[in-house]
Amino acid sequence: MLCLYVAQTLILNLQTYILTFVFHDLAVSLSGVAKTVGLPKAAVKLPSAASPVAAAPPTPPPATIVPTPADVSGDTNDDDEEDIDENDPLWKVTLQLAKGDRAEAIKMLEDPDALMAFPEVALALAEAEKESEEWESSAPVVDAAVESAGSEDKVMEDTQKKTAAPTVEAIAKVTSEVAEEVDSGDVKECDPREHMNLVFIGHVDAGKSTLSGSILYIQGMVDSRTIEKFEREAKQRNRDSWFLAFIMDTSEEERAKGKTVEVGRAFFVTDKNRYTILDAPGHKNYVPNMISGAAQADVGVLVISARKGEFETGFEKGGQTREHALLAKTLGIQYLVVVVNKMDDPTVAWSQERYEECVGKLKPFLKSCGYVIKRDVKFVPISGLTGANIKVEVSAAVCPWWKEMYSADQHNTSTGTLMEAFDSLAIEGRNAAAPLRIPVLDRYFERGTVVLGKVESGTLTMGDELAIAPTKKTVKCDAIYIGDEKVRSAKPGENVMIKLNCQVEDFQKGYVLCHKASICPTPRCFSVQLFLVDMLEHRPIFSSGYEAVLHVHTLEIEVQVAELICVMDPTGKKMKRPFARTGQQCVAKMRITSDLNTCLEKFDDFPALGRVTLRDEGKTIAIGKVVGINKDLPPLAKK
Ligand SMILES: Nc1nc2c(ncn2[C@@H]2O[C@H](COP(=O)(O)OP(=O)(O)OP(=O)(O)O)[C@@H](O)[C@H]2O)c(=O)[nH]1
Ligand SMILES: [Mg+2]
Repeated sequence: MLCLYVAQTLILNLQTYILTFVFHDLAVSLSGVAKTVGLPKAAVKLPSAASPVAAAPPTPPPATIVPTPADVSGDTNDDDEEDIDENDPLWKVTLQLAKGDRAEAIKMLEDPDALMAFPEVALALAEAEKESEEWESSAPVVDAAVESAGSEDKVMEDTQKKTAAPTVEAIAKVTSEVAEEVDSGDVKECDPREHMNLVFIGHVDAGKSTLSGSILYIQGMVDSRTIEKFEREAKQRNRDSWFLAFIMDTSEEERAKGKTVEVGRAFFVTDKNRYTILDAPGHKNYVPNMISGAAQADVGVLVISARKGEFETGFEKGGQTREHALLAKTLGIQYLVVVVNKMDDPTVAWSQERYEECVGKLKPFLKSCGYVIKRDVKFVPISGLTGANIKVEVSAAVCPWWKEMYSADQHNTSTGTLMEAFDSLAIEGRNAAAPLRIPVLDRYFERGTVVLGKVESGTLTMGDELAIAPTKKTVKCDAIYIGDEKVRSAKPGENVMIKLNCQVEDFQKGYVLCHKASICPTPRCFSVQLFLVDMLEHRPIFSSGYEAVLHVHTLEIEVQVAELICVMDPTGKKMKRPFARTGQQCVAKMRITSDLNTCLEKFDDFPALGRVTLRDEGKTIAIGKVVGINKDLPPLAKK
């Protein structure tokens, strides 16, 4: 069964499959929205605090690698082989092509383009597809369904598009079996530790993915054998220093270019909190992906490269440091941990002067974005590549000034390491008693309908009768998963997977799950207060008729300015004006021009559902909040 599931994944994306197959201990979601770095329990090795692996920089010199159980037992099998399914059609045909030479077959699987040139491979894939269709139409086995609903190796939107709609009988079977399972008492209470979503943002190549990978390694979520595999692959691709980034950058495109495209997702814990990392892309072409990651986050980790020239490029006009910091604020990120990275680089060499220069330039800019430095922002110098100052404080021999600086609470930072900075944050304003709002990030069919989202407000409990906004269709919450644990209820801030007794087609990205008693409004016309950050050079005038794309929670929709209500001067005084320009604030009535029904709320009622970003021709032109819900207005002529 597992083989067929994998085979189905394979048809969708052979190259990703091959990476999954060979590097089986890192399972990868193929979601169009966010990919998940799933870490099966077998691959997790929790180093003790005293372990040299935990304390040392993550570059694993062979002498310091702690042996895994297989090493200890003297198991001499090639580790690439340990998870091979002998019945997998692709494996079988590759082994035949390799004339039974297993090592050669594994090598061939690492080169998908060459492999696809063999007609036998295409035939094997067709066979696997046929089998997977049969598998889809056969009665679901609930154990596997529950197991895989809990796993993070998901094929989301793409699979769902390919998959035939489940029959009513199949849904009923899953529902009743889920109900049985509920009775079986394997449901846990939600972990009492606070959960925080950290979005890693910043200019391209600042080191976001490397830092994410480094944290996972240091926190024991990835073992040293996996790191070694990535070292080998990075070397083969002439991208030696990217080996830690490969933990997060899982697709062929990302590894080939050394750039994140989709938001990577991974999980780690400390004694105090639970964290989800959302590793956003830094390249300006992928800002919409970055927005969808940041829209789910509580804390922004703004990664800055201190390397000579890189800080300057990221920070100047057009650099993503600026755009990301501004977007993060608009998208409701309360706190910013500014990570001054690459301190180990020879052009920096842990220089206090360079650190002060970066922090000194960032502070006034972040203030202009609306952050209150004393309340919202911390600064930590680190090296994502060597692991210095992430969990173990950088030594005084390397960086003699840091201890004195944070001990004196300079730059609003009184903790030494990055982990301590994260643990010192407390998220405010989460209201478990408010009406339920879960904007849908993704949905797919896996022996029943599964919906992914973040609880933005209220509490979701198993068995709840829910309503889907905007369609108002009612559904029952059959099961809730946080990570791979099935839980009784989920409170604000939790990323959840919800099993529901309905069809996948009942959902679209941007729909909102609510309780029946309080359903999210779906206006066609609403008022927004906007700050025009940077109008396009060739469209500098913001007035009625202006068309743009509006981003709100997990959704993007086309809108038109129906009426410019007023322009505000810097003191907040309102003036009736026919247009507004860059740098001005205004209030405008907006009309949705696309057919999609859109769920949104007033910012004051539900901040996460009332924050908006306006983009035009791929550039952020304005940020703001919903201040009113209006009656529909007729469309205006295009300008
Ligand atoms: N010297 C040094 N190099 C680093 C450090 N962190 C990252 N790098 C290097 O910077 C390059 C880019 O790293 P990534 O982690 O891919 O950067 P990113 O911010 O995720 O890039 P995008 O996803 O494209 O936005 C790689 O060559 C890394 O090895 C660091 O702490 N020190
Ligand atoms: Mg990256």
